[in-house]
Amino acid sequence: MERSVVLVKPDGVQRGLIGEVIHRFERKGLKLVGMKMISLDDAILDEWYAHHKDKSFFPSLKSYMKSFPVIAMLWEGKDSVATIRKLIGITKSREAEPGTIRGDFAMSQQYNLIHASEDLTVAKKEEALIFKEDEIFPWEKTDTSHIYLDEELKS
Ligand code: FUP
Repeated sequence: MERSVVLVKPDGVQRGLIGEVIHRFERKGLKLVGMKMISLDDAILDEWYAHHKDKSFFPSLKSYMKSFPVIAMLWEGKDSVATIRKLIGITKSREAEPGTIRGDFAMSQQYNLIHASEDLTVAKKEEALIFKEDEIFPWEKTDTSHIYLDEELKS
């Protein structure tokens, strides 16, 4: 099963949307296997957003991400990385589809509430940056057989 890293960003925490995010992912059938509140520092953010380091918005993005703590979560599920990207919506929130988290709750490109790993390689890198091994919990979700077909769990 894939694992995807999700951050409820400083604006999401300030706006009281932590519960909304968790509620949506739980209802979807995803499994929460790690969660904590953390303050992001320069070292993590330079790695996290390395692909944006030469962009004009990088200093502003970094100072926003450091402005308040974030909630970091690790969600597990079949094809969870792509599935969660669909649930959060596109970066520019004003144009995000209704029904997505950004589409329903945000108006900004930078203050877009939530981060989710872009692909599986990035997900593994982000998981290692945020979570220690003993902060990840491989618990058994007893309704799994009602969420997936047996064949889906094997492939
Ligand atoms: P996403 O994967 O949807 O979070 O978006 P990106 O990786 O492209 O961008 C990371 C963050 O940089 C976004 F969440 C918001 C910020 N950003 C800006 O502030 N301005 C831009 O023009 C593009 C991204």
